[in-house]
Formats: sequence, structure tokens, C-alpha cells
Amino acid sequence: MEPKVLLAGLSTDTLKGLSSNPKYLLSKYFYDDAGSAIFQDIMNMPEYYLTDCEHEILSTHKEEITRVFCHDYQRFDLVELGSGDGFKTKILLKQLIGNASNFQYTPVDISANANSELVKSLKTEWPDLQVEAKTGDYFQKLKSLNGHSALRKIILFLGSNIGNFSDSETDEFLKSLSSITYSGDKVLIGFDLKKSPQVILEAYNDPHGHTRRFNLNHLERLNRELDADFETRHFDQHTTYNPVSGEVKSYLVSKIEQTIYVGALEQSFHFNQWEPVFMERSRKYDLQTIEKLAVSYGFKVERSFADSKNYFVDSLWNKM
Ligand code: AVI
Repeated sequence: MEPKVLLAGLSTDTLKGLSSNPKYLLSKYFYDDAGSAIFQDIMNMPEYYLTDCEHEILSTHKEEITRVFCHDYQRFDLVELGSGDGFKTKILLKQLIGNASNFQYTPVDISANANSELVKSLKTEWPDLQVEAKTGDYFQKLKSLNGHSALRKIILFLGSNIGNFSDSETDEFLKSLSSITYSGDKVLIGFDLKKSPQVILEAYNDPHGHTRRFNLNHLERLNRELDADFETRHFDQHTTYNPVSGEVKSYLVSKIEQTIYVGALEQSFHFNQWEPVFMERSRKYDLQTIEKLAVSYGFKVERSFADSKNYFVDSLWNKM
């Protein structure tokens, strides 16, 4: 996607979100270059268990997972949505290459920078690997993958990115996934599981201040790209976890009554003192819900690969 298109999306979505009651901003805009770097700091925190758990799953089960991918020895198309730096995916790529599997890899990411870095490092490590990166939002790119190739598709959606979707986004995403896959295609989705609320809150409730920086960077991004005049010291970050819905919710709360001007929108937005802006949801699942989701969209859970603590699963779905 061209940067101009992304910028148009950012301004339309910001206008919509800040005009709503309650106010919200979309979490997909966390990931500009600065935000992606802060997310790396989050992933490196010992309390942010998600990355380590998924790394353990892929390292432990790489033989079995890749055997399922190439069960009929035919060439296949490995598509990854939200590939980022490819750190975890490289475990599977290494195994596939070691098995002399016949595949092409299509990483899709919203960050052009992350994509070009990933392609560079893959080309250095495996010069013969066929890679064609695509930059853009999963939803648009997913639709464009229909008819992308006649090969059998294996789609990776790791890291619990699905947890950041609202119910309607999950529905739209899984409908698209269902519409571009055919019988025998596979999907490997990372789901963070419900667990001790204490463990979850420690991962998101900011022992090192990175989650606060991550949220405030969204406002700084609006200052940089939409000529807004947010002063981040006037906002506090607040996180909640609801063990019934499984949702972690993150907010920025205005500490004072204030009016923010967004130059690119030629519009002001009023904030009452203690008014929240909803920034992000990170949903946690249970295995029954995952099973139901798969079936509702025409898939069957073939295997669930969990880590040793049962904190996280990579769920392998087969298209019926
Ligand atoms: C990218 N995503 C799966 C992260 C999560 O855990 O929901 C984003 C994140 N937000 C705060 N910490 C991490």
C-alpha cells in the first residue's frame, strides 16, 4: 500500500475515533517505525510471556508443524500476515528449507520498513528462498490474495494478533480468510489463552513503562503526521483485564480538560478532565471458543500446539 493511502486511512480513522463518544483510536496505527521499535521493547520484557511461549511452541513442534504443511510434497504458498521481523517464523522457514520443501514465502506487514528489513535478512540467510513481501493492512491484502496463486495455501497469523481485533473485525477477517482458502488449505493462528489475571496484568500493566510509551507514541504520531498538538504529559495510561470476556483493554485518560487541534483535519477535539480514549484490546481465548470460531468459518482444528505452561496455543486449522 502506498504511504499516501495509509495517511488517508490515518486521518479518516482519527477523525472518526476522536469524534465518537466514547473516543477511541485504532491500535493498528501503533506500528509506525517508532511504535514498532517500542513493541520490540515490550516483546523483550520478561513479563511479556507471549513471545517466549510462541517461540517455545514453534521450536518444540517445528518438525510436526512443517510435516503437516508439506504432507503431499506438492509446492505450496506460505503466506504470513503481520510478519514483523520474522523472528519466530524463521524457525519454521529453517525447518522447511532443511526438509527441501517446495514453497514460496509471502510476508504481509503494515510496515514497509519491517518488510524490507525482513527480505534483506532472509536473502542473506537463504539466497535461494523465493520471497515476495507485500506492504499493507491485513484486511485489504487478504482480499487481494484471492487468486494470488493456484498453489495450496498455508497461512500464518502468529503472535496473537487476532486478539487485537474487535468482534466485527474478527468476523470480517475470518470471513475473508475463509473466502480465499480451499479444501486442504491450512491456517496456523496464534491465540493467547485465558490464565491467571495476575500474569496477564503484569504483561500489560507496564512494569517498565514500555506500554505507556507505546500508547503515547500514537499521540506523537498524530502530532508528526497529522500536525496535531497533543502534549503527552497530559495523558495517563490505564489498563484493565476482564476475566469473563478475556479482554485486556488499554486507555489513555486526559488528566486535564483540554482542546486538541489536529491541523490535517482542520478540527479541534475537546477532552473533559479524566475522559478516556480507548486505545487497544488484547483478547485472551479458551480452547472451546477457538474450536467454535474455526467451525463457524468452515475450518476444523487439526491440532493445537501449546507451550509447557499452557499459556498460548498455535492452532492449526484445516479448510473443510
Ligand atoms: C501485537 N499484539 C499481539 C500485542 C498484544 O499483546 O496484544 C500488542 C501489545 N499491546 C500492548 N502490549 C502488547
